[in-house]
Amino acid sequence: LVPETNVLAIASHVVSGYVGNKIAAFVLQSLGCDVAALNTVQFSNHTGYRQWKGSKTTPEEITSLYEGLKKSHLAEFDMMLSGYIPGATAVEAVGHIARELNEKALPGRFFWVMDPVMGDNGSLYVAPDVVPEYRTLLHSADLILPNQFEAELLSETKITDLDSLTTAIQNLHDRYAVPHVVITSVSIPHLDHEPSTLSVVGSTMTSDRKARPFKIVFPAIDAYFSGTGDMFAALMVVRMREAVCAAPDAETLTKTASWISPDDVQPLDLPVARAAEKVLGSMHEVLTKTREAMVRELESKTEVMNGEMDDMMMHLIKSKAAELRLVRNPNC
Ligand code: ATP
Ligand code: PLP
Ligand code: PXL
Repeated sequence: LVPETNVLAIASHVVSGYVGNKIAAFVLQSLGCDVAALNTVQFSNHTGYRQWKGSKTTPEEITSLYEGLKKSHLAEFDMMLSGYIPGATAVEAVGHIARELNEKALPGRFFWVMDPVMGDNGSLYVAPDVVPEYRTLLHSADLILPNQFEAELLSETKITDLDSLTTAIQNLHDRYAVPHVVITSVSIPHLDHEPSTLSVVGSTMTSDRKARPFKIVFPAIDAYFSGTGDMFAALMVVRMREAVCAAPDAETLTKTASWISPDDVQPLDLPVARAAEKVLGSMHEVLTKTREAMVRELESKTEVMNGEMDDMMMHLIKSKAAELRLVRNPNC
């Protein structure tokens, strides 16, 4: 079990389904963390269904909920996880919370895992002014989990090959002193040995801000899933906490891992790389189970509907089938 850990999780709530805090809180709690869930939106379901009801939490409400925690002496956190935050002012409010928690904690003890959710595959799903707001907050983050597109936006570097990928990571270390970067899904021709694989690429910087990049190749599963970025992020929180607490000098590890000499470490020995390997193992198990259930569900639904299905109905059925099956497979 992970050492005692109090996590502030700031992400979306969906009434039905498993994205955002719905999946993150389940992952964190089932692995032994206490979770305070601050929801940035409350939607009936995730937006990939193409229709939903509900509302966004205003920046004032986010700040007020945090003030409420402080008043009740409930704002002592070891870690913070942030995910989908739909507007720039709300992102700014979350940044204030992180800075304050960092200042209150013993030096180097508070750890912010930021998933800078902005878009994927070249298109944004947040307001454009969220992008510069995230850039201003990068200085306060300890580990960031962008996808390839988000890494491009933050580093202002187009990623087309391994060279531009490492340049993007180096830029993030250089400009913002982000200690740990993990790009959650990289697909570059020839980086993956075969088309049926994906890669995670990351780095922990040295004390002089040099990147120490690592790469982990894993099998791509032939299906589309929702909530995977959020589940990945929650698992990284737990595995980083374990690494930080197991380290001889947790204080330095959380900030720059400078206790590791660049000369005597293979990148895969970096705690963040070992954490990512473990996380990918769990992801693979859950996604394999999810795909099996998805195939069964789609078969039975198409049989029942007997061909009487318009495109929207088909899309809704597929979206539901793509929800993660973690609750039925909690030991992944
Ligand atoms: P975010 O948008 O939250 O920053 P992201 O877009 O990178 O995250 P995903 O592409 O969902 O998130 O990937 C997160 C992780 O989910 C991957 O590292 C991988 O472990 C897993 N994953 C997602 N889809 C697949 C797939 N088809 N096959 C195998 N693994 C997958
Ligand atoms: N679309 C919207 C509106 C989102 O908020 C998110 C993530 O928060 C995604 C898509 C991406 O989902 P994933 O994390 O599974 O990549
Ligand atoms: O990260 C997935 C996610 C989280 N929150 C909301 C979403 C989605 C994906 O569509 O719509 C509200």
